[in-house]
Amino acid sequence: MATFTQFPAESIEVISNAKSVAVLTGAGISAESGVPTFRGEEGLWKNHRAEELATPEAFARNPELVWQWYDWRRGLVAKTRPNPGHTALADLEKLYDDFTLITQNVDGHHRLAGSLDPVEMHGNIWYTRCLTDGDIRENRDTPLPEIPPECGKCGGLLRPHIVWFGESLDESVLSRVFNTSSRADLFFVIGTSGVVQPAASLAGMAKNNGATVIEINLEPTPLTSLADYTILGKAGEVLPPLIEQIPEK
Ligand code: BV8
Repeated sequence: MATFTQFPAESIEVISNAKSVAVLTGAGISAESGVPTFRGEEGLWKNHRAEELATPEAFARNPELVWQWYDWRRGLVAKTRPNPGHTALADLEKLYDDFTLITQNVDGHHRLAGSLDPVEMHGNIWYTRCLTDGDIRENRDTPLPEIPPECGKCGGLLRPHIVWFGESLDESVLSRVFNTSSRADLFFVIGTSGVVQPAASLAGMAKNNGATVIEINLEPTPLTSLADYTILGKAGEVLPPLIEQIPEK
């Protein structure tokens, strides 16, 4: 486990020669856009921690409070744009035939930055799901009405189409992230504290199957010990020069 402040020469060679690339991002990739991370100081809202509100129990207990929190976050995200880190990953994708971007983030910024088919494993803050008929649809209203929004089809209560703590991920998402992580020969893990499962296991899965793991973060994380390289720095500053260094194929 070695930490660097820029990509060492041998890692550039590994990156250039990779055939199957997987990338996992967390809240840190959106931090430079101004989207609060989960576990930084700004992860608080009205003295509630995210883990308290992002649960089915919290929603069942007080849907208005949970919708107010999401409305606040939607309002914040709506004022932000993808940053050079998001754009660099969209550019990196173009260099490989087999490239999968997996994100834990729900802000939608990877798609906005040009990533073609990001796996939003925890859902998307701009989509609602009806508790009654399961209808999933995009809703970009900011602010939302005071009372929780209702289903346009059946009048049922809507929830954010997001995976909360204690909820299982969609089977098709799970198989896609497990398949791409286990077949990758290069796995980037960027801007995540590496505590939330099953996302935090993907780098280890890739490593066990022979991948080179490159971590980019402001500080070491529980994943640093398994990473081949940990680049300490802001994703939006570390990633763009990386693309420059990858020789044309
Ligand atoms: C599941 C949507 C099977 C919400 C999210 C007990 C009961 C039930 C479950 C569990 C349990 N114990 C453990 C679990 C499993 C649980 C879990 O992992 N808990 C953790 C807290 C221990 N997982 C689940 O429940 C998952 N489901 O396991 O199903 C099951 C079912 C029932 C019972 C058991 C098992 C579902 C997890 C999904 C939760 N939903 N998001 C919403 O967004 O509203 S997760 C949430 O955390 C966000 O998606 C966020 O992205 C994610 C992870 O956090 P990070 O992205 O890592 O963000 P964080 O702030 O932590 O870190 C930011 C990092 O960036 C830092 O390292 C920082 O240094 C770095 N950084 C900052 N700036 C920069 C930077 N890096 C680079 N550049 C920068 N500029």
